[in-house]
Amino acid sequence: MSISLFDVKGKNALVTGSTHGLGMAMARGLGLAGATIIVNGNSSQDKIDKAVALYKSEGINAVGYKFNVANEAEVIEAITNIEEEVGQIDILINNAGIIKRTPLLEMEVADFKQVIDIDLVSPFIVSKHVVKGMISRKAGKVINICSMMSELGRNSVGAYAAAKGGLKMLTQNMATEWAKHNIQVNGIGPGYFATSQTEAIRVDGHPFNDFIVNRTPAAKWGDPNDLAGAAIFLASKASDFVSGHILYVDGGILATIGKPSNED
Ligand code: GCO
Repeated sequence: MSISLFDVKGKNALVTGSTHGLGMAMARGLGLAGATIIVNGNSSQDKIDKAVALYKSEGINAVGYKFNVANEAEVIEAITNIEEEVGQIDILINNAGIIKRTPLLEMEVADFKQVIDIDLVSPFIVSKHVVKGMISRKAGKVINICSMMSELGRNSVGAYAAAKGGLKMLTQNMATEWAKHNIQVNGIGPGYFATSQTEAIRVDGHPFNDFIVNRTPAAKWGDPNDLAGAAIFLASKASDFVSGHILYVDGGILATIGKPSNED
């Protein structure tokens, strides 16, 4: 029987921060393609239960686990439970993250450290413990959710850019160290998407909203479902010889210096 290059049927995918937003969109894409989705969140069990019900309402096999990706003890316990109750983790998407929009000179050190902790240290913690099983099976896919800020700076998101720039390099280092175990580690770099994270800067008339539509060659905010294809590609056999790569899904932002607002 020929296996489709993009087949993820029967695979178990842990997607951190998958109760909403881009994490849910990527998990939904994998789920509709036949993967079992291990839903993660840290806000409330109720939010996780509601998300699992939403996945199941679309025929997706889903199960939820509440744990804080920044707390190594919680991560170890959760992964142990997942591997006992669900089975092996074939695909890991490190998506959970936060952003704090504060100019560097006004940012408290504690806030800076919290962003680094959740957006950069947590993917290291979760990957370190999930990859042990992948190494034993000599197969696995790790996908780190990077950002435009893995490549570009922007006023008021310095901590986030430092974390996402670091996550790009951590992705390349994971790829380097784990290739011998047949584990491919890549990143997805979303452009500007219509999610709760960008709600505050996306309202009609907000200067940033107009700026992004003008700065994006596709001239629009991304639809989270636009990320499903990238997730399926990097989670499937189709990417078995791709590693350390950040796949930007950005409507062309990184391809251009931009254009004057009065130009089509
Ligand atoms: C911001 C946005 C971005 C996007 C995304 C871009 O404040 O600039 O929130 O950070 O969320 O990360 O790739």
